[in-house]
Amino acid sequence: MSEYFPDIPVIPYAGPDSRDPLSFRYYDADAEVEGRTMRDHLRFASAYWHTMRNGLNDPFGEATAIMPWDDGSESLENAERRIEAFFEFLSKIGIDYYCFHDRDVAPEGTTLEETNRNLDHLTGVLERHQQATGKKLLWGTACLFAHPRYVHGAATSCSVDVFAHAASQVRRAIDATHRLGGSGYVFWGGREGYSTLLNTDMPRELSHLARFLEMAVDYRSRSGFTGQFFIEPKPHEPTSHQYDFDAAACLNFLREHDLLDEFMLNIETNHATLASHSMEHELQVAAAAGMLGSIDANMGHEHLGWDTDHFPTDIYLTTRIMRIVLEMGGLDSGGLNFDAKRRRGSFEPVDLFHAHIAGMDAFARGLRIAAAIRVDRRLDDAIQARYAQWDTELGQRVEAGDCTLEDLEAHAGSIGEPTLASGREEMLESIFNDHIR
Ligand code: XUL
Ligand code: CO
Repeated sequence: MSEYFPDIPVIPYAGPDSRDPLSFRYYDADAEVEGRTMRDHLRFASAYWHTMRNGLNDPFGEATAIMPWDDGSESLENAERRIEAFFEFLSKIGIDYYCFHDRDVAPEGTTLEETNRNLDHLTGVLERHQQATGKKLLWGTACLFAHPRYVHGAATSCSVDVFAHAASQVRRAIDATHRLGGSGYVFWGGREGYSTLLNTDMPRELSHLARFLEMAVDYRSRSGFTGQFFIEPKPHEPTSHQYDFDAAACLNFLREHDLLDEFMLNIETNHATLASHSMEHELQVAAAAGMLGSIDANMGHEHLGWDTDHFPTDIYLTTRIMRIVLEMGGLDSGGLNFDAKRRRGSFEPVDLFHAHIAGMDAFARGLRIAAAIRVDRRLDDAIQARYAQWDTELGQRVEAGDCTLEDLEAHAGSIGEPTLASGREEMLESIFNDHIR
């Protein structure tokens, strides 16, 4: 195998005092936290689309990334070389999983048949590299947003012919994911929404989306693929409104169409913030419904209003995420997929390593800090104490649905004005800060 990153070693764990930027200071894969290795808690994945296919162009300028393994062509040889470079990257960075869109790895042909042949061929190449390196597929997905045929959407297109193309693409992408032993399959409806309601029959489009997902569920059971289906919410961009707006909207849609048992959610930080939610909020909504399946790990920028997909380097953010993940007992078949890209100025191949190291170390710290917060218990105890009144006989009766408005009026009349305690927000923030080290 040629070396595509010849000057870069397998990245070692060197401890917090290390000043070698090509070392982990906090991510120690086999170290245990709460009785489990960091590797198992974090289940890191690298996103093929950003790591291998993102030239770092932006709306104002062309690609800057130096990718010596990529001749820029749509040939199968070039596609194979990229895969080879990617698996060398995964081995050197020590990431066990990856995620991909069908079109990231395989070019479209001039006919559907040729396109499918390309995907089959390159799935075989991925399979061989997985076997040789022990790397695994976290999830696969279909790119239903880049090709011009999807300009008006895919499953929610005004054209049933486009809907058919999308259906065929999903079928083949599920097959590829199945063949590669993927743990899951993601539906991110990049163009499933609208640009303007002036040309949109929203109820009709939503019913088409439901039919589309039902057919995918039906195909999954007939194909023998047992992986988890995920929906990834995002409020807009590139659409002005995306139907899978946020976790709550997705849950409502799944419930309405009796699909709750077939899907879980894949929550992404920068999508949460685009929806004017915190990541913590979105994770709580999903987790409370028992529907938090996987995480796209990135972050936005406070001055920029779009999906900038920064690598997640904010320790507060990673701590908040890992607190919720620990609370729910782990990610199970999901993972932390770095749906993140380097900045346009970080164009050297080595920057792929720096970026992933920064994200991995930030999550390793977040994991340790979250575990320490859980041992400390002051934050959990504060919440428990805040709701203590609900543990009284009256509170229990209300919670059990065993009370009427008249009962409560009688109670309110007998006690006068309630006494309330402070929410102690700043004190709690300070306790949280005690652990950030
Ligand atoms: C786009 C995005 C996608 C999905 C997979 O914002 O997050 O890359 O994660 O289609
Ligand atoms: Co994503």
